[in-house]
Amino acid sequence: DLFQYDPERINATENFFIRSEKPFNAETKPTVLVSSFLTPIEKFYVRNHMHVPFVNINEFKLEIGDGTSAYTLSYDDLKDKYQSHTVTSALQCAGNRRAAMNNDAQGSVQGTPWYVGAIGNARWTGVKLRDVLESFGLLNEGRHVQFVGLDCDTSQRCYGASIPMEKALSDDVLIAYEMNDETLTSDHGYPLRIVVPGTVGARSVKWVNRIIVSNEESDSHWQKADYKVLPPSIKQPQQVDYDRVPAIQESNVQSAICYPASTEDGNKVKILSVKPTGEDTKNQTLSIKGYAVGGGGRQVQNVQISLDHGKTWLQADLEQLAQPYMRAWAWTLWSTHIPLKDLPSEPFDIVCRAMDIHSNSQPDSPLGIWNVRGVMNNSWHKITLKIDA
Ligand code: MTE
Ligand code: MO
Repeated sequence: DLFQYDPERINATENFFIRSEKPFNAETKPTVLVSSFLTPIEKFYVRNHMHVPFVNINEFKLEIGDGTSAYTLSYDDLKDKYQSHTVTSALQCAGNRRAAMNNDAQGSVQGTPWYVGAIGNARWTGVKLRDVLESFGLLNEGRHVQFVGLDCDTSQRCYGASIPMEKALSDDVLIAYEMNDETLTSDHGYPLRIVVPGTVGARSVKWVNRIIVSNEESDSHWQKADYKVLPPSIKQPQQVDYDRVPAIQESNVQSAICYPASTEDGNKVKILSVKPTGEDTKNQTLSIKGYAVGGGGRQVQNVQISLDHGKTWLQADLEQLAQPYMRAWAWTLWSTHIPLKDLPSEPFDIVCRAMDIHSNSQPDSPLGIWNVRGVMNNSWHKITLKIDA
């Protein structure tokens, strides 16, 4: 059983909507997402394409090379020989919010039907990829840096991905060994994972044991035939279609409403009944909360809510870190409180949208960005509410 080393997952059904067991794919429930600025490890979404690999830490070696020769570092070498560096960064799957791309006009999309929870925000500690490359004279010795994981299928095809060398030179790309100040767990890549802030989750290779500097991108399936935005005319993708389209790197500006939310799978909830309780009743307001990310290190400039499908907008309050220019990797949490008297008694829609510091914003509907793999859906997130007074 390839899955024999998958860990036990505590309280999984409480924290997650589980999309598949083998491989384990689970997204964080919306209300859990907005209950803390750092997503607790056991509540952080898990996206595994295969099984969790077996690791013997005493024999574990990280190989770093140019494809012909390689140096090796043990787990302890890596921690002892290089300076540690910590980055607070969101990690988001390119397929987050995929389910909302399905529509009658254009058809269904292929892939795990994520709602809004294939995202989390954590403090990652490790060593800088650039320091390690530099120590072996590999900086700028190729156009790409490829990563290979220990999770391999029965024909020895392993998960892999690559990033452009320019990104690897930046200060915040990590070979990480800690998440939220604790040793990485097996679901999140123990002993070592790559963390590429600002870039879609697929490039942050878990269980990494090989790093290759090359003029070529990774030739893995997930670099070459997945995680690409195909043109909307393509409904049954073939390799030639993928070959014409670049691999996704940076994330785009994104936001979603996470409270109020149902404990049921968000994809299935058509109208959400809310009983204003506790603080809501006292202040006679309805609280709305969610997250936003800029992508590519661009800070979120604002998040806005509309109750009339975009004719008028309310500005939300933001909780965000002060982060250096173009290094805003952490997410933003936002909230706003709407007086109950301003809300209709019939069901009504709420939408949210974010804008980054370069004034990039989110499209109003998935129609204009539809693609058969359902990636990069950052259209306005909409929920339908009914106030149960
Ligand atoms: N790395 C390996 N080795 N195997 C994988 O299946 N999944 C990738 C990436 N790194 C994956 C991987 C994808 S698509 C995402 S979105 C993130 O890991 C998810 O990271 P998480 O499970 O820690 O949330
Ligand atoms: Mo992903």
